[in-house]
Formats: sequence, C-alpha cells, structure tokens
Amino acid sequence: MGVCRVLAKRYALHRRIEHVMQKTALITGVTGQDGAYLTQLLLDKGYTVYGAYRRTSSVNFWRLAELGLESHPHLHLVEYDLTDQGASIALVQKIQPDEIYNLAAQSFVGVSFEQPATTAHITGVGALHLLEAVRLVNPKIRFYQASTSEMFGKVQTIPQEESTPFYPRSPYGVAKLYAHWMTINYRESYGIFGASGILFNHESPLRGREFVTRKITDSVAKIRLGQLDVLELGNLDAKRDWGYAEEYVEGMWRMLQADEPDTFVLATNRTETVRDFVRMAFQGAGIAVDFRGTADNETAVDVATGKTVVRINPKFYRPAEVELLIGNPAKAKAMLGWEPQTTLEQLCQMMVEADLRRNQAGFSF
Ligand code: NDP
Ligand code: GDR
Repeated sequence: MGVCRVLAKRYALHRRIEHVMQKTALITGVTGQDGAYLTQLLLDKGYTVYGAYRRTSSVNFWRLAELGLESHPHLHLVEYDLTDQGASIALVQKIQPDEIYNLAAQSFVGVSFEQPATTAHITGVGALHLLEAVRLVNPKIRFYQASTSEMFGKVQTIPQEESTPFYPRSPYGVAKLYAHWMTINYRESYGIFGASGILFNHESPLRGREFVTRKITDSVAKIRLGQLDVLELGNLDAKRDWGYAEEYVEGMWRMLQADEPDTFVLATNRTETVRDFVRMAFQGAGIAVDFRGTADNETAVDVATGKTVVRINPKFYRPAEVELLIGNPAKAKAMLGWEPQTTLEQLCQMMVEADLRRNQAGFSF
C-alpha cells in the first residue's frame, strides 16, 4: 500500500513536470508547406499546437492530411487572419503560447507584382500585428519571423550571409524586409525574443504547385503518364539554392531554443539553374531531355521520341528578377548545430516520385 502511494505520488509529480515542460506554440500559415512540417515536428516534441488558418470558402488541409495530423489530439485549428490587429491580440491573449512561428504570408513572388498592396498588408504589416500582440500580451513569448533570401534580391556578394546587404527585387521581398527589420526593432526596443530566419528556397512534395520546382515535378509526372504534352516555364537561367523543407523547419525551432534571439541564414550553399532542375526531374522520371534554341525560343526535347516537352512562355517572366541565390549557413551550423542533409538530387527524386504516385491515382493538389 505504502509503495503504491509513493509510486502514485511520483507519477503525479512526473505528470506535473511534464505539464510544466509541455510547451504551447502558435503557428500561422498552418495550411502551407512549412506550417505542415513544423506542426509535425512540434507535435512529435510533445507541444500543444495551435494552427492558425484564414477563412476561405473552402479551407484546404490537404498537407496536414498527407502527414496524418488533421485530427491529432494536440493540434487545435483556429481561424485567424494576419491582417487584423485586434484578432492578433485576441488570439495571443486566448492561447497564451510560449512560442509563435509566423509563417503566414502572401508568399508567391510572381503574384506580389499583381497585388503589391495585399502583399504588403499580409506579408509585411501582418508580422507587425503579431509583434504588437506579443508586446502587449506577454513580451516573454518567443517569436519566429519567416524571412527570406528574396531580401538579398539583386545580390551584391556571393555567397549571401547574415551581413550581406539587402536589395529586394519584388513587392514580396520589400514586404518581407519590413517584417524582418520590425522583428529586429522589437528585439532591440522591447527586449522581445524575436528571431528572424533568412531561409533560402526549400521544397518538398508538399510544396505549392505554383512554385517552380513543384510545377516542374508535377508536370514531368503528368508528361510521363501521358496526361500532359508540354510544360511551359519562364526564366530557365535563374539560379536558386534549394533545400528540403522538412529540415528547414527544424532550423526554425532551434532558433527559438537558443539563448539569445538572433538572425540566421538557412541554406545548402549550392546553386543550380531552373534548367538544371528540369533536366534532373525528367531524369528522375526516366526521360532524357535535350535543350535546344535560346531565349524565348528555347525548348527541351525528349531524346527518345523527339517530342518537345518544355517551351518558354514569357508570361512567366517577372518584371524584375532575382538571378542568383546561394547562401552560407555557417552561422546556423556553428550556433544551432543545424546542417542540411538531403541533396538536391534526392529532393528532386522524392518530389517526382510523389507526383507520379498522386497523378497515377488521379489526385494531385
Ligand atoms: P505557403 O505559401 O505554402 O504558405 C503560406 C501560408 O500563409 C498559407 O497557410 C496561407 O494560407 C497563409 N496565409 C496567407 N495569407 C494569410 C492571411 N491573410 N492570414 C492568415 N494566413 C495567411 O508558404 P511556405 O510554407 O512555403 O512558407 C512559409 C513562410 O516562409 C512564408 O512566410 C514564406 O514567405 C516564407 N519563406 C518560404 C520559403 C520557401 O522556400 N518555402 C523561403 C523563405 C521564406 P492559405 O492556405 O489560406 O493560402
Ligand atoms: P521564388 O520561387 O520566387 O524563388 O520564391 P519560385 O519557385 O516561384 O521561382 C524560382 C525561380 O524560377 C523562375 N521560374 C518560374 N517560377 C515559377 N513560379 N513558375 C514558372 O513557370 C517559372 N519559370 C521560371 C522564377 O522566375 C524564379 O527565378 C520562393 C517562395 O517560396 C518565396 O516565398 C520564398 O521567400 C523564396 O522562394 C525564398
């Protein structure tokens, strides 16, 4: 009887410690690529996660569903729009999170030229709304801002690192730069733990189909399966530093576990052209392609059949382009122990295989 009571007491104490140690996180942009992977990571670590999504006529949780998280008992999906200051304060007040990951954004560079003001409101001022909520509700809440290599834009030095000067080339890049500096300003003005992750492009089978890597792997899969004839693209010469999204969300989490708030670059330190990625994706689907012609007349031809499988459509060009990105993640490695593991070849293969599977099943988001 005595032993039982001691064990019961010990169990209760253990549960109390567990409860104290169990953290609560708010993730904005939970329906996006990074939101899904970060939700998975934090749930695996025992967090209670509040995933914020905005109201639309048909909200889509397909990424959470793919990861099997949609009905996880510790995931609470809450409706929230980043552009609403009052709603930001109310949400933070209600949830009282230990950590906030601000992943919500109008994140498509191309669209930011068509909708610069919407992009500024969501991607720029939206971050300020959350920072204000942290300042007013509880300045001890740790805040992560999803900054981007697009802030480097017209690059001045190679590779880009935390101290490289910024020169954004799109309304999206400008809006993100505002949010980045506001995060630093709240860190310096109010002592808020505001971390800014300058993340280079990161991709995965959960990437949206409007972004070039997934557009390519999805189209290559369709061409392989006879569901599409030609893939139309814009600038094939653009060079990007592409990493694997699941690894990058781990970097976000590490930034919020550090002793001090800081700014970190996450990247692979390798850059390839869009053309290289196209070749790699076709190869992953068992198709060898040959590029012919130049500029607007460039095409890629299936070597086995002689059919044109890629052509240029100038409508995918941008008014101002970011030509070359390559990041140096040395600071993240030294201070956070973060390093990319997956090669671009592995990442591309993973995406092609996922898209072959989905398109074969007649289902692709
Ligand atoms: P996604 O485009 O996949 O996700 C963006 C998310 O923001 C979606 O959940 C979207 O919701 C949500 N959102 C958009 N507008 C609002 C709004 N007004 N209120 C609330 N939520 C909103 O982006 P990623 O997951 O790829 O990226 C995550 C973050 O990291 C973004 O901020 C992006 O700009 C940034 N980033 C991304 C990089 C990358 O390579 N992936 C690199 C560097 C930075 P809905 O589903 O309704 O559209
Ligand atoms: P990016 O990604 O603009 O780098 O922003 P995206 O995949 O859209 O473009 C990469 C490069 O490919 C060129 N490109 C095309 N792009 C698209 N989307 N569609 C095409 O048909 C096409 N053809 C060529 C683009 O011109 C560009 O040079 C992404 C987003 O996730 C941002 O939110 C994030 O901040 C940055 O990565 C880092």
